[in-house]
Amino acid sequence: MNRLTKIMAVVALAMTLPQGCKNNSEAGTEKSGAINRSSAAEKVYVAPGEYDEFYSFMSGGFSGQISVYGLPSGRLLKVIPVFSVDGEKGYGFNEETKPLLETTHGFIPWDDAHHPELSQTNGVPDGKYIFINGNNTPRVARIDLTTFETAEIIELPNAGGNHSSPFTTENSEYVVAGTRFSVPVPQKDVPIATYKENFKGALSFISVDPEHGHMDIDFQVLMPGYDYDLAHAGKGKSHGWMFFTTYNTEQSHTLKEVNASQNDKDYIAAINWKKAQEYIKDGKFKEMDTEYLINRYDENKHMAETIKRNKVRVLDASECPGVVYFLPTPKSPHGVDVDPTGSYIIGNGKLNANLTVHSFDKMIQAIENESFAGDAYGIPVLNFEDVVAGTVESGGLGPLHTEFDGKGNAYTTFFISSEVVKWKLDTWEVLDRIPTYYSVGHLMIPGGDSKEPWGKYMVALNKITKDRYLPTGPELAHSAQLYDISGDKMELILDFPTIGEPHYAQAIPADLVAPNSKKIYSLEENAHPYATKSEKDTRVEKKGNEVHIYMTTIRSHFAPDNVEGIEVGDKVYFHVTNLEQDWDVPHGFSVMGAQTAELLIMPGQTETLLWEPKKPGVIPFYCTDFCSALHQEMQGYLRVSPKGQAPAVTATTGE
Ligand code: K7E
Ligand code: CUA
Repeated sequence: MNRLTKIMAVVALAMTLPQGCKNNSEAGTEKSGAINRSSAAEKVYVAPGEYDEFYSFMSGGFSGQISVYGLPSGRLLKVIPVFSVDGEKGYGFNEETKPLLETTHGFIPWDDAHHPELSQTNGVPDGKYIFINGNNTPRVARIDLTTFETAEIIELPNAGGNHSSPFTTENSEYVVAGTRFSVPVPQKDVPIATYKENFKGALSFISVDPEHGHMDIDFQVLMPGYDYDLAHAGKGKSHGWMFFTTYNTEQSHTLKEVNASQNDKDYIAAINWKKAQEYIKDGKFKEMDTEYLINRYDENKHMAETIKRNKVRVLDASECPGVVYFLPTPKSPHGVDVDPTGSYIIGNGKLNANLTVHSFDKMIQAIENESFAGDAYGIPVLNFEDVVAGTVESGGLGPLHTEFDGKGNAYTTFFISSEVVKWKLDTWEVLDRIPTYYSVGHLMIPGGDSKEPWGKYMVALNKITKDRYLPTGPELAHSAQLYDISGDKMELILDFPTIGEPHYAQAIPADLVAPNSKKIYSLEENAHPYATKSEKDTRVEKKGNEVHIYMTTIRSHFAPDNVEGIEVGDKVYFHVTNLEQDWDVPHGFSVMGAQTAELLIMPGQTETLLWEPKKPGVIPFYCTDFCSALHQEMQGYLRVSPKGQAPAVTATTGE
């Protein structure tokens, strides 16, 4: 057996033998090792009416969303729709949010979202925004943490699988977006076998406007046709650098399982983005014709708008000395993580047992000495021995991701051996290890990839659930596990199911977010072109077959609630303004036969539902959100006549 097949065999074994399938009565203790039930329960108990200490933002993976959980309780607080349409909130169904999901491929109602990343100030999460990548149709979204709603989605040209994304620099100068799959750049029709000649990897540096958060692509660095897996920014002394893992330096385009696992070492690409900025400033870039969309939600208009860009600035890595260096790293590294001081760059070589830690200082020294082992596509390759700071003899198998507690310790997940290993920075000694149930991917410590982690809890995000919960047919809930890491030994204190597939998560103390949470939209500031700010302005306007109904809601009626004069074949737009100005009083709106979803309209907001009646008759509509004691009375009728036979349009409320 070669090394790879050995690893594959261990993977297979780990999959078929979940640890501890005991009968139910013993299961709680057996499955989770030595749990002290009452002390664990006390640690996660948040009494009714009390608040959690942290907001935790979990990626939804193939659900395309972000879910928000309280920690330590594991209570689900909200699902924020991002890349996937969501009938619950009308997201992607109402006219206002549809543009957020527009791309150059047209309207895309789904994506695969892996890495939530909080915006930072001085290297610490600041609670303003959370970013997340769309992996499949390359995009990055920005969620505003005053509203917990998607505020912007930017598309990424020249990319194919936006995975090493959207990791932020210390002051969110940039969030980056590296392509997992190299593709022809610019895209063209070529034989797949011409991979080595034609395929390239584009790493996008997305600027974030400090005042409004608006994203745009400042530049892309064009790299050799490898796979760019994950990234993390330098911090402190290494601020100004961004590190990306690569795999498939073999440049295979088929059966990567085998063919991309040949090289003993792949690279961590160190990108000096401040140097790149100089090249840009000096005009030493190429302007490439391309197409991408930026979709921004305007909070006053309650509406998203699309901006189209058709150029992107590109730096070719091989032609820009000083911008990129390669650090050889064993063995198909997945995560790349930078410790809170910015001194160490940790490569998690997923086909390896040991972790490779590179030293930033040694890297800079080697660059100054021009001590290179050679080059790859014109990019200098440093000597492994020159840059390595140490190796963590982990005793685990399949390291994926590392986070930090801010007390000099690092925590690494091991997918194959299903565990988290705690080890010490500088000495590289293993301090503790604890099993996960099962096959952990990312882990998360609040602020754990920042300069100042809040190192109290650690959450393991597991790929396989098996016997942890009551069975729910072939598809089981994915799972998070909460550990207390405040002591020397890690202690498992809670399991809780998650939505979709959680890859990464981030968490932040609640008091950095909660005080800024928006309660209502001001009706006065509502600049929606179809807003109706008082009941006396409600009306219906019909032009040809287009009908606009200006409607309002307030507890507990719609105005108008009787509409006549609509006919089969009309396009009816309900523009519904919620006149309420109280926190937590949304109204819903739904019409029989609508081929979209409901509207869920926040206080002071206007939303629009398009309805195209197919049959004559009298059609009820109603409020979907139980808003008052008379919610069941919150209802109305629309009269639909055969084409060409409608009476004059009328819209009435009451007599
Ligand atoms: Cu390791 Cu997509 Cu960050 Cu999942 S990725 S595990
Ligand atoms: Cu409004 Cu129920």
